[in-house]
Amino acid sequence: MTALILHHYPTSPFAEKARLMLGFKGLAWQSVNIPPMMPKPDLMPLTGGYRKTPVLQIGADVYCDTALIARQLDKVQPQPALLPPAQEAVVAIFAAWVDSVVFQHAVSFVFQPESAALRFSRFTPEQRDAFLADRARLFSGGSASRLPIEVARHQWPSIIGRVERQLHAGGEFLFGEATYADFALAHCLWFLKATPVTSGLVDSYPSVAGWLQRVLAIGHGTPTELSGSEALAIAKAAQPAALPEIDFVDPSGFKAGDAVTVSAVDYGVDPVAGELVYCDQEEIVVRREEELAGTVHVHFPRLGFAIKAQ
Ligand SMILES: N[C@@H](CCC(=O)N[C@@H](CS)C(=O)NCC(=O)O)C(=O)O
Repeated sequence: MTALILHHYPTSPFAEKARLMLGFKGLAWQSVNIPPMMPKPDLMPLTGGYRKTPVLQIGADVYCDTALIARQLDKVQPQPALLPPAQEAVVAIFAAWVDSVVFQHAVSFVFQPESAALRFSRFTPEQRDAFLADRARLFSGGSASRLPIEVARHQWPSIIGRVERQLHAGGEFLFGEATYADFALAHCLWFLKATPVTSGLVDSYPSVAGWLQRVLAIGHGTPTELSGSEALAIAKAAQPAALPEIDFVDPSGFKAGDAVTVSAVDYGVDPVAGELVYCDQEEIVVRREEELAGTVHVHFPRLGFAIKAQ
């Protein structure tokens, strides 16, 4: 099996979701530490402009967005399943809701002034301003907007209370065995646990706190360090994996060979330009040529991403 390479940084919640999914599968992987804000010079040649964290690389194939990374990990190693076939819809729908709605609440709590002051305490004023300017650019042009803290506070008891009651009623994990849904919720709550200002939003709910401990105890598998330039060299030396032959007809009429751009809809909407080489119900793949990375296939989920003709 070609090595799994995760491009990420330690404080990223979505990266924590990916690390836990790798741990759940008991996988060995290579860890490339990327900058938490732009520029990301070793990552852009791989993704063609997609800037969010994390990104999974397997040779000359690059997987954007944790929703697709989960599906790819199930292909790489089917057991234990992140998306068990008999629970696929409920697990994927719950996780998609968590990744947008619950994550938005967590961001609002984490960046409220008292919590932001703690998080930025090790930043110089220049670093803090650069970070805030980067995040303003990340959110420009997309459909997502910052949830006001008053709304987050008002709604949190319903969100977390439902989970508390479900876990209290029984079950070590959300849907029986651990699934992708557990890792989606865990990364948002892990984010809240990072400072004492926000940790009570989790710890005042004992069944949730106990469940989070169980999920985080799954760990990260076995990472080894790799540099960004080594990851680029691995892509350049590899060929993208063969794509399946299927009969899928894209509902918008896009076909293999079309020159397209693909971009996230919510935030981080930077378009990735390339030749559409494959799409199915879940996935869109574009081929790109880059001097530093060679020929790369960049994979996106269909849900939450738009295809446009170039
Ligand atoms: N839908 C994406 C969301 C990823 C995301 O929002 N990641 C954050 C970090 S947790 C990010 O990209 N922040 C800006 C950056 O890292 O440059 C996924 O599931 O991977």
